[in-house]
Amino acid sequence: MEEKLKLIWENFEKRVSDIQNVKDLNDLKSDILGKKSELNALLKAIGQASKEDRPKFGQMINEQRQKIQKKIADVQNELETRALNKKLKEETIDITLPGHKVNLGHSHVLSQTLSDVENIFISMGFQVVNGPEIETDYYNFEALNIPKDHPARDTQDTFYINDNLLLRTQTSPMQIHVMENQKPPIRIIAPGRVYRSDTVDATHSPIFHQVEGLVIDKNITMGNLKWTLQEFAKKLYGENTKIRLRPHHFQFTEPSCEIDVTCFKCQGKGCPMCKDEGFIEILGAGMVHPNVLRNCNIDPEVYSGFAFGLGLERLAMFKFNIDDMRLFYKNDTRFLSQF
Ligand code: 2NL
Repeated sequence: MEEKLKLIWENFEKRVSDIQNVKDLNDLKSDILGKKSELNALLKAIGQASKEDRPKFGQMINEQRQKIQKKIADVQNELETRALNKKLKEETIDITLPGHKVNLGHSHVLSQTLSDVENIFISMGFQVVNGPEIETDYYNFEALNIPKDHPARDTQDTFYINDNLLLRTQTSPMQIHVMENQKPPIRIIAPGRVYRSDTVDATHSPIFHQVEGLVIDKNITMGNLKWTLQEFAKKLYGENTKIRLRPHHFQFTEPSCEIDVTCFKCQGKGCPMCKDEGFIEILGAGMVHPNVLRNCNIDPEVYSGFAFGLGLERLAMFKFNIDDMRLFYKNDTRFLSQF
């Protein structure tokens, strides 16, 4: 009996030393302690031993079994510790390494500029209206006092979908829609994308953005126009900003003017930014032409109004000292992240 137990132990020890993982250990456990194990066979054979020997043999086998169980438990512990240490080592985080920065986007410099312009006019009681970029010849030209074959069309060549449909060259068509559908008083601004058949360069793009404004009521005069746009200029460029009106011509306004603001770089002294003028042109404006009012069934004998238009890109270029319009559309984050 002692001899047999000794063999079992030796065999066990030899196999224990080869164990690599939990599966090896489980296999060993069932081979050594399971139903078909030699140890179990010994236990069953006890019946054949003499009566006096039986308790002694039983005790010896049990001790052997406990010894094996303890060893197996130790090995299992060791395997688990080893696995845990390995995992800990592999999954350590080096908190001294630089992190992966998540870059948050923000609104585009043109959207920011538009938002500034909108807020200034909203604070003065204007409503913001948006409308279609595809318009009919009537809304883009005819209604604005620009008949077919009029030379004013040459400067506003655009993209035609057919003889009648085109991409709007200004947002004025939206103002015509409003005048057709609402009774005065009207106070609106119409921002949006507009199109011209222009070749791309630093100051031209076939797609750009405009903000147009329109006020229609009784007794609206050039004085209202001047005050409103003076307020706008102050809020956009600072309290010391002055405006200057120069006579101009637009088909849809009479009289018409261009509006300059004092150069915010040199405060009017003259510098490269304003080409020594002291002023920078930012707006076109005028009193709405009676023909335009009549086209919208508004009686020019009762109502009058002023209108203005500005180029958003141009405004942003002066405000942020940007010298090339193409930068707005390149989606280069090195440029965009500066604003
Ligand atoms: C410019 C000039 C201007 C208007 C736009 C307008 C609209 C209606 C009636 C009369 Cl419905 N006028 N718009 C008036 C004057 C100038 O824009 O230089 N834009 C970039």
